[in-house]
Amino acid sequence: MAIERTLSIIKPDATRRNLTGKINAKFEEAGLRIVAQKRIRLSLEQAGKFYEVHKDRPFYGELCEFMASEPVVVQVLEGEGAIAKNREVMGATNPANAADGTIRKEFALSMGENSVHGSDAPETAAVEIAYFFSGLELVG
Ligand code: YYY
Ligand code: MG
Repeated sequence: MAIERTLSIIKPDATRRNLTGKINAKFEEAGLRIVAQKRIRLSLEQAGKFYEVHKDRPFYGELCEFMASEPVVVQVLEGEGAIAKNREVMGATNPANAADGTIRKEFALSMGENSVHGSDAPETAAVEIAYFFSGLELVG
């Protein structure tokens, strides 16, 4: 399988509870390398643009407010099949359905406050990485 890069976000519910290290350990144990990482505070507008694909969904407003409520850690993960591997380590969107050992099973508080974001396809990964990082910031 090809080496891929994917965009990961450690969400406000997790940064607030000091879970960044524990979540990063899960990524690294799964063979994902953190090739870029920064802690930032998203404005409501920036969160809205990031999640624009969901703009007509009923949870959009709440999702954007949550993402802008406290700092997040945005990161680029690299590895073989990184996009699917990251989704596997994250677990299902709704933590009630997430498999044992996944980040969302262990740490998520609810469907909305579910601790992590991960890109879902090569095209979205490329767009999402470029949204937060310049090429100079990606240190393979
Ligand atoms: O990619 P993933 O984060 O697993 O789920 P998406 O379907 O892309 O939804 C993005 C985000 O929106 C999800 O992580 C939580 C929130 N959300 C929600 O609050 N309620 C839903 N019914 C669906 C999604
Ligand atoms: Mg998604």
